[in-house]
Amino acid sequence: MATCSETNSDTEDQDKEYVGFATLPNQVHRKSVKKGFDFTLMVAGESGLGKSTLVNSLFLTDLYKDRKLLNAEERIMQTVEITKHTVDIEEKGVKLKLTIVDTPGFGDAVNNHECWKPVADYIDQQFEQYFRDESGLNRKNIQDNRVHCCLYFISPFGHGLRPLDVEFMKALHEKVNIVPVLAKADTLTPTEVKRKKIKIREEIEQYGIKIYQFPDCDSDEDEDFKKQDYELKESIPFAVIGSNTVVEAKGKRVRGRLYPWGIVEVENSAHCDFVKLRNMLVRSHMQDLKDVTRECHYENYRAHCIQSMTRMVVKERNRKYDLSRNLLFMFLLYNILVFGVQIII
Ligand SMILES: Nc1nc2c(ncn2[C@@H]2O[C@H](COP(=O)(O)OP(=O)(O)OP(=O)(O)O)[C@@H](O)[C@H]2O)c(=O)[nH]1
Ligand SMILES: [Mg+2]
Repeated sequence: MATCSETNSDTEDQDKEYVGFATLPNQVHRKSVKKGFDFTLMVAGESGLGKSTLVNSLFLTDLYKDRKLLNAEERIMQTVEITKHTVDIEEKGVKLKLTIVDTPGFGDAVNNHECWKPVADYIDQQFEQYFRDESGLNRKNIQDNRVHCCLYFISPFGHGLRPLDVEFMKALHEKVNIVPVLAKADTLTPTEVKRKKIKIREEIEQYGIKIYQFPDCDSDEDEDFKKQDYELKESIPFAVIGSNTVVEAKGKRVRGRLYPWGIVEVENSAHCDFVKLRNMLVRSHMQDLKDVTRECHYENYRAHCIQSMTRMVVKERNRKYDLSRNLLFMFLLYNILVFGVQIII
């Protein structure tokens, strides 16, 4: 009994000392969980590099399960138009509305002039829709379809970036967070992967391509965190392997690719950076990717829109002003002519 009253008075004492705003993070957490999260990921790059295959396995959901095709391995066909798949995933009570935007690969056509245009237009359309919704009446329930991240696939067969890669990424880098990936890494030896990564990073710098920058690590972070952060930055472009088939490796069923000489496991970090990429997208940087989209890319679009709208208003006002000035001038001229002639007469 005595203990109980002691405890009560302890809590009362504590209550006197605290106003209670320490619970704010919990309140925010509860509200966010209730509302759910959304994230839109896009894939782009040359045709046949495994874009559709990779996104299908990235979130452990079969995005293409509704397609009626016989062979599971061949289920994903060439992407011929921009397609959007939305899946609702739930993990430990937290809901995520994931949207994947799959784009047709370029490079197949004879003329690849401005092949990035449909993708850039798609991103702009989503910004435009958001801008309209934001300026409309029902601002509370806006559906956010802005693209938060674009995985850009780079061929493992070239010597670094191709001119089209440079053109494509430069056309998009002011609109979306670009995360470059080195496709079909199973076709390269570990030394080749290492060399290609360095070359691609150098070329990205050399051509002034602004890819997504991981936020800097705070100086007070622990050493483990700093090491992880360094490793993540060194992994760019993430070497990835995609597969739609489950194979048996060391008695376990894993997603992988079966070759006459062995098995490549998609989720084995010794084989590729698939897990690192997924962790970056889901566990560590999803919110930052969304923040950068909102604060930087969308803000640029918005500022641009407002600027051109203001320019149009000023132009229209000047046109009206010029018109009324001309009318006034003509009116005065008419009066001078008519009355001037009358006075002379
Ligand atoms: N070796 C290897 N083959 C892969 C990998 N990922 C996908 N493939 C194969 O490459 C082929 C093309 O894969 P898709 O996923 O359709 O490629 P895509 O980039 O979506 O192609 P488009 O839709 O034309 O742009 C398929 O036969 C896949 O099985 C990989 O990591 N390694
Ligand atoms: Mg495809």
